[in-house]
Amino acid sequence: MKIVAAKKILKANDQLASENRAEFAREGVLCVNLVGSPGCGKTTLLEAVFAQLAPTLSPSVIEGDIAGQVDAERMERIGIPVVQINTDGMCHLEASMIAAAAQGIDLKNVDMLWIENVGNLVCTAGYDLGEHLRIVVLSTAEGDDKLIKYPAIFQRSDALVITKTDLLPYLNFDVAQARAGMQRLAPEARVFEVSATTGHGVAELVQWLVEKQAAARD
Ligand SMILES: Nc1nc2c(ncn2[C@@H]2O[C@H](COP(=O)(O)OP(=O)(O)O)[C@@H](O)[C@H]2O)c(=O)[nH]1
Ligand SMILES: [Mg+2]
Repeated sequence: MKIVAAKKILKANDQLASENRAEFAREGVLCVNLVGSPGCGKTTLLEAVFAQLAPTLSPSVIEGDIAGQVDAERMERIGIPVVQINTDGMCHLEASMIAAAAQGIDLKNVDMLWIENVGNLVCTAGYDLGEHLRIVVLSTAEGDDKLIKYPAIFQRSDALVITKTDLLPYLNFDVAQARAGMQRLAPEARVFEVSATTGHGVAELVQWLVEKQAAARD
């Protein structure tokens, strides 16, 4: 019987991820891996961020979904170059998929490459894709206890974006509790409070991203 060790597969993924990261860096592209549960607001956040990005910065997107292309169509509608990956049942993206998708992107004319990962707080945590930044999105509707229940994804992120803050008056989400949880799990990470629908807090996130992009170019 042949037994394949998961550790070996992950090692191969890490190797490919490093190659992706090096390639993106060579091209001066900041790569961002956007993770969060289904419906937390990842695509709406992308739309809000792109609306506020200076026209001098060119973003491109890789959309990861189990099936369908609705998010890629949303990106096309706002004029963002996009490649859709369908994982056909797999709950996360892997570095090899990103390497393949990146071949369909003109990296020389891109400043920020966004990866919208498959909606999932568990599987996505274990796979480095070659990103420079990992941003985890948590919507107020999901509850502030998700940091306690799914620590790995928060631990391995460079920023937490608390979305749907416009809904706070109707929910019992405790922002201070979520901030304290992130401080415990990832003390270096930034925390942003955003409503993608009203635009509240988006400018602060965009400013941080622009700074990170400038650093990637140096
Ligand atoms: N009230 C409110 N709704 C939001 C916000 N962001 C996203 N939504 C809604 O949440 C739902 C899922 O959003 P979507 O961006 O598709 O989530 P994704 O699956 O994480 O990409 C949609 O109905 C959005 O309109 C927000 O900031 N406030
Ligand atoms: Mg989406």
